[in-house]
Amino acid sequence: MASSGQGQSNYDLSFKILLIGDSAVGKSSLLVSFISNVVDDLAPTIGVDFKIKFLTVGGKRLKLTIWDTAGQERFRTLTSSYYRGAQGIILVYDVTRRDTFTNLSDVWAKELELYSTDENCIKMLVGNKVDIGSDQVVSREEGLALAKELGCLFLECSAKTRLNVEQCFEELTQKARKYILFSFDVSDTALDFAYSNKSSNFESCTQDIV
Ligand SMILES: Nc1nc2c(ncn2[C@@H]2O[C@H](COP(=O)(O)OP(=O)(O)OP(=O)(O)O)[C@@H](O)[C@H]2O)c(=O)[nH]1
Ligand SMILES: [Mg+2]
Repeated sequence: MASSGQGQSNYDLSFKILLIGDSAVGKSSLLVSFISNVVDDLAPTIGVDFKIKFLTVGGKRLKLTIWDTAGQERFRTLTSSYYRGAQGIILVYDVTRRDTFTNLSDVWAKELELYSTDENCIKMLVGNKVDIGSDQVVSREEGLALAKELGCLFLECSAKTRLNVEQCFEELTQKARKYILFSFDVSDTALDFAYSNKSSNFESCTQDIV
């Protein structure tokens, strides 16, 4: 329950963010890099994991619950249920592996279309691992073009060097915050209600992308 008091459990607004994309593109690494500033080599995610981060934006304390899904196909049925209610979705590819980029259109954008329940959900396309400069096979221009096609924000990142990592989550949160109805203290239940009744109160989310 949100309140205006002190401490980790108190916040003004709550956001659900989801990370999707092929296995080994660096979804978990981006999340760990954002949360703890350090990235070691991680094991593939089994099913789903989540982490919570508090941010202060525009004088409001925001609670981000960031769900990190497994990219492996065997978990697809399980992970599909986590799209529900997500207000921000980060689609990740590896700039050194073209298959992970083409799968965004062929697989992940279709999953998103099928399972996402929030039509005003903000999407962010992330090309990760730009620190491996010489091995980059998907250009920034291609990334930008796909982002435009899918109606996404776009950033190239590195979970290893932390390039654009904070910017990725913060930009997504700032954009999503614009669609929250209430600027006063509000509980998760109230937010769910707000989103389920939002259509006439929300602007289009694709007008100021990229
Ligand atoms: N060079 C480099 N390696 C990275 C970067 N991000 C992740 N990696 C490496 O890529 C591998 C896979 O990273 P994960 O974060 O586990 O990938 P994932 O997308 O979560 O994979 P699944 O959990 O299987 O879906 C690990 O060995 C990471 O160390 C990056 O920005 N640069
Ligand atoms: Mg993972």
